[in-house]
Parts: sequence; structure tokens; C-alpha cells
Amino acid sequence: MTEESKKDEKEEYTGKQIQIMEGLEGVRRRPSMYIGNTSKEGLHHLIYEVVDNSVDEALSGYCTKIDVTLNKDGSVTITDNGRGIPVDIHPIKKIPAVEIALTKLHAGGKFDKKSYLISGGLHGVGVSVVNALSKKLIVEIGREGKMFEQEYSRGKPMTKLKVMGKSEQRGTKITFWPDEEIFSTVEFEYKILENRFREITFLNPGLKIILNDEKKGKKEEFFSSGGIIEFVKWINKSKEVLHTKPIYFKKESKGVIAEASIQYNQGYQENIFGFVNTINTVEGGTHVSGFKIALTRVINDYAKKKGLLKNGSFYGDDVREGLTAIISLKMPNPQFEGQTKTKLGNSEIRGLMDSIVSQALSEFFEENPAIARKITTKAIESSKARLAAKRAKDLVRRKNAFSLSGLPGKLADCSSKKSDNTELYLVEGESAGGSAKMARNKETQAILPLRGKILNVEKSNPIKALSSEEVANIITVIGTGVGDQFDLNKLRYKKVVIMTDADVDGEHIKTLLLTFFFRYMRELIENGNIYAAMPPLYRARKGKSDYYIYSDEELKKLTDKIGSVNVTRFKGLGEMSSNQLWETTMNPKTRKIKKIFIEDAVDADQTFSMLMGDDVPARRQFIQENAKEAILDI
Ligand code: 0RA
Repeated sequence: MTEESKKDEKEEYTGKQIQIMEGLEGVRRRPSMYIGNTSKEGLHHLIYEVVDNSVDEALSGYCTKIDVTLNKDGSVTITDNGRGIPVDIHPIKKIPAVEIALTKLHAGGKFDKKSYLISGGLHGVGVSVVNALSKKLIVEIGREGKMFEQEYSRGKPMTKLKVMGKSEQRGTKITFWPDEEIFSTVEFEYKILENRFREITFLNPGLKIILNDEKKGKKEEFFSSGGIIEFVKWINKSKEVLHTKPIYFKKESKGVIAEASIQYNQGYQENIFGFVNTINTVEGGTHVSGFKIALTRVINDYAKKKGLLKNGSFYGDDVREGLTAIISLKMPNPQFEGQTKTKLGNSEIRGLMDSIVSQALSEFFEENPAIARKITTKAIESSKARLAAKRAKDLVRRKNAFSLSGLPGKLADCSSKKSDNTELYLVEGESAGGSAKMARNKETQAILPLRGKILNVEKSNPIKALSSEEVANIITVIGTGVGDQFDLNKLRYKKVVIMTDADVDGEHIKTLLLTFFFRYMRELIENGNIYAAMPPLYRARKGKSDYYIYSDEELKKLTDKIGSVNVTRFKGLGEMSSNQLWETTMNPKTRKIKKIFIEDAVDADQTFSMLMGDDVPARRQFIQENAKEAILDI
């Protein structure tokens, strides 16, 4: 092709595309509306969006393999062996269908809704959003015995759709370079992708996903033939299980395919993961609530029928202690609600799930009396523990451990009663607690000093955990309650900040506290209320200037810049004066603070089980593998 004809092509395109481009310009102006944010999660969302389209092909029965390659030049290539994005010319718009898919908002993937009865087409925004947010994108399609190719930049076609030659290959290959003008980081992380792809293959047995990181020279294949049964086993792999074979059922009713796999472990935590069309419904929804209702009723009915439960009934919490469950729904037109659009809203699903689960589970109990008895016995133990915990709590109340306000005497509360601007500092040690009390802004910052290490809740049953003095204090001060009684509206502070020494002990205390929050108040982490303070590691002095340094890299940068400095290492919070503590760690204007978030709940669950549980070799291996990084990457 000559230079001239290339130029003609471009002009022709920009002219025609104006209307379409307005849509994608909107995506570039307000990317967060489409992908949540423009940091790490938003960046990874780009890959999920393309992969979800390939998963759609798999759900429709046309695709068995997806390759994802992180290329050395920072781009990503996603290849599938599906039907290939259609290339026929649109009768009205007179451009190839693939170009519409890539340049028109919401046209990604699903042209014909009927043929896509079930669609994972995820967050639903389509590949055009990925195109809009990439500085360059190349699509290659094998279809109709030919290989097609087209190139785009920031959503605009740079070439026409070209035939590259004959080819019997079928499928779609998309390579994109995320735009640095949009994203604060363009570095993809293997670990984040790995978790999501493992999840996708568990939810779509028979589908193979190959993740290849050319930069790190790392490659992994994800494939499951056992589906969600294997998923549950995988989650429970570092736990002692109550029954070796997970309970499993799959039923179809009213166009909805519902699948569940359940396995109890000897622990005390509840782990229910819900998926709808392979989307992780982190915020739950009607499928999860229908499941819970049925589970509570079936276990109550069974226990009563067998004379195991004489008076009273099990609460929901009682039958979910030590429960790991995956619920996977495939359904047309799911409605997603909630802050992160990950809560299933379709109200008809609650009753449908309830009846499917009730029937399948009662049948299972009749056919497997030994397992049914084990589960019921566990529920009896946990209901006994709940009653004992209530008695213990009443006792603690009466024992004057609390002041008139009902709050522990150790708390230095803030004076503001508003919960939208206040902060609670959980401080390691009484002496650092004392400095923090002096340093703080009394109006908005409350201090709760902790006496050394709190109980490891991973290894204790809930009565022991909740009646330990330090844990009980934290719960009372935060105000929300735990478990079934958890109520976010009762949260007494906007931020809960964990402040520990920057050493091994401090790291351990932080992990113990995070384990507690993850197991008993997970909503607080999900809602973005939990933070870790970042006290400086060093003070560097040069002449009359002091610099507070938060990492070794930062120290190196400083010495590279200003030459030799006099460095003091802070061994703990207690070594700082209250002024220093205020300036470096507590003053909202100058401090550094890290929001704790759960990248992946399944992964976080396993990490906590392992870090805090009994499997010592697994823990040792994890710590060795992660020694250079932060202890917990959540
Ligand atoms: C629209 C219609 C058809 C397939 C696709 C889109 C499709 C999109 C993507 C995105 C990545 N991989 C993909 N694979 C397929 C159906 C085409 C037909 O009927 O042959």
C-alpha cells in the first residue's frame, strides 16, 4: 500500500467515525464510570473484559482454550479458539461488525441477545472500552478461511480491516497496550491474574486458560475437570475437613442453572462464595440469601426429625460455622446492584434457590446419614458455644470492665460524635498508646492501646475469641457487632487505623488484627474502613533538616540526591516523641496510611488459614516465598 492510499483511508475513517467516537471519548474522559478506577484494579479489568468475551464463547460451547500473554513490551495478548468476532459489513453503518464491536459502546460481544441466553459479558462494558483506554490495539480474527487484522489507537481505527491471507484457524486475538495517559500504573501483576483465571476455570470445567508472563518467564495452565467440587477442595486444602467428599448438586429450573458444592471443615469460619455467570458476586445477593435460608431450614428440620435438637432452633450462624460453599448460577439477564455492582438483585432467585437447595440438600441428608449427623453435631456445638458466649458477655458487662458509657476504660475517645470524620487508632503497646494520646487530634482521633498480641482467632472458637478481653474491647469500641448481628450503620468511626511498630512483632500483631477483621468484620475491609498506619523507618539528618524515610528505596533515593546523611533507625513507635509521631504517622495532612483491601477473597482466606493455622510446612514455604515482599499482600 502506498503512503497516499494509507492517508486516504485514515481520512475516510475519521469522517465516518465521529458519531461513534463521541461515545468512546466519554470513556476516556470518565474511565472510572466504566472500569471502576484507573489504578491497579481498573488496569486488570481491561484483561478481564476481553477474557470475559472469550469465556462467553466458551459458555456458548464454541471455545475451549484462552491464552493470555503478558508481553515484554508491556502489552497483553489474549487469544481464543472461539468463532472469531464477526467481520461481515453492517447493512446500515457499512463497516465490519468487528469495528462496531470495538468502537461502539455496549456493542461488545452480544449482537444477538437471543443466541446469548447466558452471558458472562461481565461488567458488561465490552471490548470497546478496552480499545478506548489503550494507546494501541491490534485485533486479529480467524474466520471464513481467512485471517483478518485491524489496528486502533485510543479507540480510533488506524487501518481498515484487512485480509492478511488464507487461514483455517478460527478465533480472536487481541493485543493491547494500556494507555499511560489514563492509568496510574500499567504494570500487570501475575498473582492477581492467576487467582482470577483459576477461578474462571473452576467455574467453567473443560475450559483451559494459559497464563504466560514473558517478562518474568513464568507460565501456568489452569484447567479443571471437576469444576466447583474441585474449587471447594482447593479452598479447604489447608484445613481439616469434616467429610472428605464435598456435597454437590446441579439443578435447572426456569432457565436458571444452579450449582452448589459444600464442604465443612473443623474450623469456625464461614466461607460462601457466590458466582453468577462466572462473575464473583462479592456483595452476595438473592442467590446467597436463598441458599442460606434453605441451609438453616434443612439442618433444623433434620436435627428435629432425628431428635437431636430438643428445644430451640439453630441460628444461621450455627449452621455456617466451618462451612465452605461455592454457589454458581448461570442465568439470563442478571441484575447487579450494590456499591461495586457485585450483588445479585433478581428477587425471583431467592425463592428459586431456596427450593432447589432445600430439595437437593434434604435428599443428600437422607442418603448420607453419617455426613448429615456430623454436620448437625457441629451445629449443636456451635449453638452451645453461642449461648455460652452470650452468658460470658453478660458476665463481662456486669464485671465493671466497662465505664458508664459501656466503653472500655482504656479507650481515649474523640470528642466528635460524628462518624464521618473520626478515626480509631489501634496502637501496639501501652507506651506507644500514651504517646498517641498526647499526639492526637482530640476532636477526631480516638486511641485504643492494645496490650501486646491479640488472640489468634483462626485457632480459637468464637466464644473464646469474642470473650477475650482485647477482642471484646475492639468490638465494643468499633460498635458494629459481629456475624449475623453485624450492622455497618453502627460503625462509630470512619477509619480504623492499625498502628504497630515497623518490626517483626509489629507485623505479627498487624496480621492478627487483620485476621480478626477478615473473619469477624469482613464488611469493614470491603467497605474500605480498615487502614494500616505507616510509621517511618528512619530519620535522616542533614545539617538542620530532618527527613522521615519510609522505605529503604526512599533512603537510597535521598542519599543519591543530597549525599551523605546522618541516619537513625526508629526501632519502634515508642522511640518517637509525640510531636514526631503526630507529624509522621497521625497528622492526616502529612502522614502515610495504607488502605487494606481484599484483592481476592478466596486467596485471602487461604492466606489467613495458612498463616494462622496449623499447617507449619505450608506457612514456612509461604513466608520463604514472600520474604522479600510485605508479609501480607492484601
Ligand atoms: C459477537 C458474535 C459472535 C462472537 C463474538 C462476538 C466474539 C467476541 C469475542 C471477543 C473476544 N473473543 C470473541 N469471540 C467471539 C458470534 C459469531 C458467530 O455467530 O459466528
